[in-house]
Amino acid sequence: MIIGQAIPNMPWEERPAGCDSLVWRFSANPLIDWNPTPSTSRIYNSAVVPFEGAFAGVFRADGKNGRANLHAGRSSDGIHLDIDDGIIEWIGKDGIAKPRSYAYDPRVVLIDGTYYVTWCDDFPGASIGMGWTKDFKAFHVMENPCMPFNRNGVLFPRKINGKYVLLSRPSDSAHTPFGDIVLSQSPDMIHWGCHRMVMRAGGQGWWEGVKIGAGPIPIETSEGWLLFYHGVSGTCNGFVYSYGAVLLDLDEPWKVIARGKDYLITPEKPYETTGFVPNVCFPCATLCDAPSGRTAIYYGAADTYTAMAFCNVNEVVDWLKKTGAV
Ligand code: BMA
Repeated sequence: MIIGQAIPNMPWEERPAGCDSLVWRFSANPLIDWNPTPSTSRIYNSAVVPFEGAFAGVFRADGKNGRANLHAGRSSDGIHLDIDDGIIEWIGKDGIAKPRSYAYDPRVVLIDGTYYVTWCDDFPGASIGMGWTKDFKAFHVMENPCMPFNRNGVLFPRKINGKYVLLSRPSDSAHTPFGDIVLSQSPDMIHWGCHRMVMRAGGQGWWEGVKIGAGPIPIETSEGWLLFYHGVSGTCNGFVYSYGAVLLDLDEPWKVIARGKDYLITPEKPYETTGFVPNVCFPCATLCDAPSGRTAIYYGAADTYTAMAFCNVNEVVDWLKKTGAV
């Protein structure tokens, strides 16, 4: 059973006839093509959430100067995305904060009436950035929760045992050739500690042999936290990014209950295999309707496009419990 809100107006398409995959792609992918706004060339690896009866989000956009930054956006249906051409200006303690030299791969989560944003920030050097908004207009920056180098910061949607919980992926300053998912806890969203190893690259298959990183915000179910995550394989032509799923313990989310042996989505379609960086499927957000389990997964494709896939979380949880490993 899913613990969460109903999203009756979320984007949805039934599994196509003859398809036996747990996750299937939206027939109208990709949602966003090259050069989506005047100053940007590619928008991908982005986060959409329900907002005021429609949808809002924080989007990773690579500008025409080649640098990544974050832009706010809105959508009436979760499919047609209206994204600001301007970069988010973060409000700090003393007014507008220094612009980030880069910012990418945002995640957004609603906790107690506030939307928290995490992203890969320049510390200098890649680390986790954190901030909040209530209206997707005024964005407030917070302290960096992690030291460099770190990426893929993902918050759980509620406190667990009285503490906020953050997943991250300690890394290096470049295109890291290693990476495991770790967890940190905080009483106040400022001081982070009680770090735990959640799971290491490798798993049961080569698709996640090089590194792994948390994807969208974990989904709470009666069976555990369902986390979609990306796994990276090393080939003679470079990295290949796929994604899979794992079920984590509800009270001690650093404990793996069942980890999927196979990927759920790997680059197959032209918009996934061809683009600025070929062979990347990188999920950053889901819309999950409780109690039906209908879920839309937003993922970046080939570091160029925003794409969407669908699944039923109840089926993914059943699959993990039947076939997953610890
Ligand atoms: C990672 C991040 C992602 C990107 C991926 C593939 O290191 O930079 O934003 O999608 O590489 O290039």
